[in-house]
Amino acid sequence: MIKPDGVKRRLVGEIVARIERKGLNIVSMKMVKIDRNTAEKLYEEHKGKSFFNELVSYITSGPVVCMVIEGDEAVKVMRTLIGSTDPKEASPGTIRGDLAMSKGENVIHASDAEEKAKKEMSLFFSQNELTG
Ligand code: RTP
Ligand code: MG
Repeated sequence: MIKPDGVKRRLVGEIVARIERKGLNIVSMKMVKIDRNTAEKLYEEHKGKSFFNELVSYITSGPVVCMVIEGDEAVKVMRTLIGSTDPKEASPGTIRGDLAMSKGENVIHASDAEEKAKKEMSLFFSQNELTG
C-alpha cells in the first residue's frame, strides 16, 4: 500500500515501476481513503502502543493506493524491496531507503506474513476484484 505521503508526494508511478521492474505482478490496484475503523483493523497488532493514534491519523489523512501483488515469495520479496521501517536506517536501493526520511511517514506498507496479506486483501478488495 502506498501511504498518504507517497501519494501526496506523487511517488505512485515511481513505486509501481519499482515493483514491476522487480518482476512481481500487480494483480489488483485501487486508490481509496481509509476510514478509521479499517485503519484500526489494518494496524490491529499495534493497538495500545504509543504511536497507534498517530499511525491511524496518518494512514487516514489522505488517499492511499492498495495493491495485491503476486509472485514467488511475494511477501518476503516486497518486504526486502521496501526496506527497514525507519527510512533513515533503510538501505539505499530500497523504496524507503531512497524515498523517505521519517519513520512516521515512510511512503509504503507491505504485509509481513502470508496470513496477514490474506486478511489485508479482504479489507480492501472484494472476491471478484481478486480473481480477475
Ligand atoms: P508497515 O506495517 O506500515 O508496513 O510498517 P512496518 O511493518 O515496517 O512497521 P510496523 O512495526 O508494522 O509499524 C507500522 C508503522 O507504524 C509506524 N511506527 N512508528 N514511532 C515509532 O516508534 C513507530 N514505530 C512504527 C511506522 O510508520 C510503521 O511503518
Ligand atoms: Mg507492519
